[in-house]
Formats: sequence, C-alpha cells, structure tokens
Amino acid sequence: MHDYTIIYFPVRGRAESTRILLADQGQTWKEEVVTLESWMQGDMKKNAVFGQLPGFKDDKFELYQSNAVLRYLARNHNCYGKNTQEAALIDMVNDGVEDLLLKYAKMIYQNYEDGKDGYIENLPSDLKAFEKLLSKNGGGKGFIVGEQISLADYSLLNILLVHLTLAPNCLHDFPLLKAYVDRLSARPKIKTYLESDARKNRPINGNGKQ
Ligand code: 6SG
Repeated sequence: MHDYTIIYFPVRGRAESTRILLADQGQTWKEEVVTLESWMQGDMKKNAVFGQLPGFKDDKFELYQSNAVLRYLARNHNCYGKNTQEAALIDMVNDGVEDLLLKYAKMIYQNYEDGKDGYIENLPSDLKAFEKLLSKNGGGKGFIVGEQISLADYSLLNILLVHLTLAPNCLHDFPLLKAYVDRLSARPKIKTYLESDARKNRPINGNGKQ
C-alpha cells in the first residue's frame, strides 16, 4: 500500500485531478492543508522545489509540479496508456487541458469582473478540440485515449467540471463531452468522491471566484 499525501492550499485548484485519479483508483491519501497564513510565513515556500504548491509525498519521496504528480500516479496505477503512442496522446490531451487551465486561472485571478463574459463566449473554440478527439476514439463512447481510463480522463473531467460551474450550459453544443462527463462522474468511486463533504467543502479557487 502507498502512503500518499497531497500538500496544498485548502482549494481544489491544481490538486483536484490528482484527487479524482486517486479516488477512482481506490487509493487513500492524506491532506496536508497549508493555510495562506502559514504559506506567507515563508519556510514552506523556501522548501518547495519551485517555490509553489501543490506538493506531493509518497512516504519519503517528495514531488512538485502538479502534472508530474499526475504522471507519477498514472505510472503507479496503470493509467498511462498501453504503449508509448497512447502515452504520447495522453500527454497531448493533458497539455491541452493545461493550456485551458492557465487561461481559466488568469481570468479567475486577474480579470474576473471584466473578463468572465468574454471568456465564456470564447469557450467553444477551446472545447471543440476535445469534442473532436473524443469523437475519433471509438465514436466518443469511451475514454479520451485508448480503451482504458487514463490520467488524461481525470484531468479532462476536472477541467470540464470546473467549466460547468463557471458556465452551466457550456457543453450544450458538445453532446459527446456532456455524455462523457456524465459517464465518468457516474463511476462509483468518482461519484462517491464528487459527492463527499471533503470535496464540497473545498472551493475551486483561492479567491472565492468560480
Ligand atoms: C498557485 O501556480 O492554489 N501554484 C500556486 N501559489 C503561491 O507563492 N506549474 C505549477 C504546478 O502545476 C504551478 C503551481 C501553482 O504545480 S495554484 C502557488 O503555489 C505562490 O506562488 C492556484 C492556487 N491558488 C490559491 C492560493 C492560495 C494562496 C496562494 C494561492 C488565494 C490567492 C491568493 C491568496 C489566496 Fe492564494
């Protein structure tokens, strides 16, 4: 058994795909919650490899960078494709999710009041690539890459759930993505996690915007 710990601010943020992966893979983990107050004090920032969170521990093994954590866990739990080509496609999707997450975070943390409406208007042009990829993998009825769940499904599910909170109708023109979110969210362990108090009590972002 593993001894996993997520070290992060009390938000979903950049740790949430990891939490969804761990939950679906039947893993337990500890949360080391870092308050803004203790972060401001500076010692933890000094110890973090790039001065940022989330951090992650597997017993004494420490890791930073949220996507490196995801890939580490995907390798541990066999959700990184069945060959190097599938792994590359999984990386491609996850990098696309990362690009969208960066755009989203910029709007949320720097330009919410003036930027939200324009961001939502432009969302279809960001989401259509994922709908197209999904349609090309077994007609869109399964996973985003290959025939088994992968880290790309966890990160894509997370970013789609985040956007459904921002704009509840954002998948209206993307029926495959809509069904994909419903299908993945109904996987028993994901469903239990999504409905847990631990998740519900954690805001998506650190500034209360969503
Ligand atoms: C912020 O950017 O949480 N890490 C963040 N911020 C604090 O001193 N490439 C890496 C990765 O993928 C990016 C890391 C990321 O892992 S994420 C970090 O460490 C720093 O730089 C978003 C997040 N925001 C919530 C938050 C709590 C305290 C600082 C940021 C809310 C905003 C400002 C205060 C309260 Fe706040």
